[in-house]
Amino acid sequence: MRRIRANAILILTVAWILGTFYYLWQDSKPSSSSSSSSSSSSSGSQLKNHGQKGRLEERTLPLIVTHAPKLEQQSQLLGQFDEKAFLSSKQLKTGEDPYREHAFNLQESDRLGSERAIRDTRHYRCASVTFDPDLPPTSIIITFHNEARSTLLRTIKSVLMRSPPHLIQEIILVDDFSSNPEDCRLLSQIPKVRCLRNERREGLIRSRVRGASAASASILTFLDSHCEVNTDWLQPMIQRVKEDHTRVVSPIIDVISLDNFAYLAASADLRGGFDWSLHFKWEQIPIEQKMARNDPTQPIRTPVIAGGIFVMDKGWFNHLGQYDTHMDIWGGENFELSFRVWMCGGSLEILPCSRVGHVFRKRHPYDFPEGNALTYIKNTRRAAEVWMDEYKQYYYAARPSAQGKAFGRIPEQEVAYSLLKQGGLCLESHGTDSLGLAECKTTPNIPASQKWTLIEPQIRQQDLCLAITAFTAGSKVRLEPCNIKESRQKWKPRGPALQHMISGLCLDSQPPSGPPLVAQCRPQVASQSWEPQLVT
Ligand code: LR7
Ligand code: MN
Repeated sequence: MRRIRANAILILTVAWILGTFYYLWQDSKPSSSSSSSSSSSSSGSQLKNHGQKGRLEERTLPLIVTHAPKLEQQSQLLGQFDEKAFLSSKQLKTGEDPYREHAFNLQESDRLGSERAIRDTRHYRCASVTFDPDLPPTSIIITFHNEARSTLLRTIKSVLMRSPPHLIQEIILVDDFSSNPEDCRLLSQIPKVRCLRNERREGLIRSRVRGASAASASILTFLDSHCEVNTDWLQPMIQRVKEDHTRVVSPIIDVISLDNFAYLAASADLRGGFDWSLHFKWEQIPIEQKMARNDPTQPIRTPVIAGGIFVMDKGWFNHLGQYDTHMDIWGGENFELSFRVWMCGGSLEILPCSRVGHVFRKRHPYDFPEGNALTYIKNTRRAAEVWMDEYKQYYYAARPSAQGKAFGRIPEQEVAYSLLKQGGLCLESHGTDSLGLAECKTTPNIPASQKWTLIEPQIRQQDLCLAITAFTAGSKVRLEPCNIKESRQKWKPRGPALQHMISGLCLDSQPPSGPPLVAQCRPQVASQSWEPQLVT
């Protein structure tokens, strides 16, 4: 009798273990034999592809699955919204290429349903992190242009299913002039979901600004229209922003396969980066920082964010001037926002205890009215022109095709000009090779040839810089294109004199006839005394 009972228990245990494994395997296996070959044929792929290779986590994941809510909860979540009718009215026809319209496998997305369970991909220690009980609510902003209904609905439902309800003030959908206005209208039947529809195609940047302006919560959360948020994704981000409103935080962005929609954990050792052509890429956290990380739940500082999925304070977003609304369609706004944050004293971080899945694609499924390459150049050129000062030359060196391309108007930068006075005379340029002293002109008749900008260590006239021609006393000075690394262009004030940094020589007007050169510094000598006088 004892023997039979023991056997029965053993059989049950084995069956239970096998069942669990089968369930998990079902969750992650590729469930169709479709190939991805049709998904990667586009002019835009080289701009678009952020290179997902190497981003996926290698460690084995904890076998925890985030379950869908029970049926009663679901109907409460969706209110009057008729999910079945919404999804079934637009389905793939037999024989149609499932990648054509969205650059991901639509057939798989449609097959999945709107509330599948996904793995909790966080480090196990994240589960025991605690948050303030009084976190403020957020407005979720999702802009979309011709998104697939199944991915858009899954994004919305994952937010409603996996966020504490009191933290979701509203979900604002900004329909960027999609072909079918019904997508947005029908979704607004879901409780908390609002729909704003653009009257013409604006692109994601102006659409997000519109969404942010309409938001009623003090914290903004941006999401792409093909995401799935994971367990407790929101609390860590709101917590960090609540503690310091100048933080801009993003989750680790997990990968949803564009072929079979498997949800795959991304590496937790990466941060945002870019090259001089302003192309976004993921980079390894520097090794010293990685070694010093003994708490895997701590934030990771990042120079830039990927752009689509982040949380920030609404007041801070407005204080920074929101986005550059002259950027079109897609691209560049993530650098521009990141630069604003840094330069205005804020910070950017990735929170490893927050995970959001995103369908990474290899091409843009939508059109760019002015072409994809020109649009990317316009947007990144604006970011470079407005924020990168003399470093913009590296951008142009890395992307020579950007030179001369249209980028619209940018706000006139506030530059302080000075005259460089010596007695009643002023330092003046005549072309690049020749400099001299001439009678000082007065406002409003000051010519560009007498206006200098003194931004240490450079003495500039527009994009030209004052440079010595050799490192020896008696060498002539001239103007040449500014280059921040060029030591011949580096000066510093020394009393009333202007001293070349490396040679230690001083700018001397060589009276009575010039031309100016560099000479041994002699305190108080009139020919080495330059008095900057600000002009407007
Ligand atoms: O004209 C448009 N109007 C829109 O509303 C074009 C796009 N969109 C919407 C679109 O439906 C989607 O919801 O804007 C969102 C982003 O467009 P995607 O998904 O085609 O772009 P992406 O995922 O390649 O874009 C990444 O870089 C963009 C640069 O402008 C944006 O910052 C995206 O938000 C950003 N996505 C992410 O950061 C997710 C992680 C990807 C990475 C790295
Ligand atoms: Mn996207």
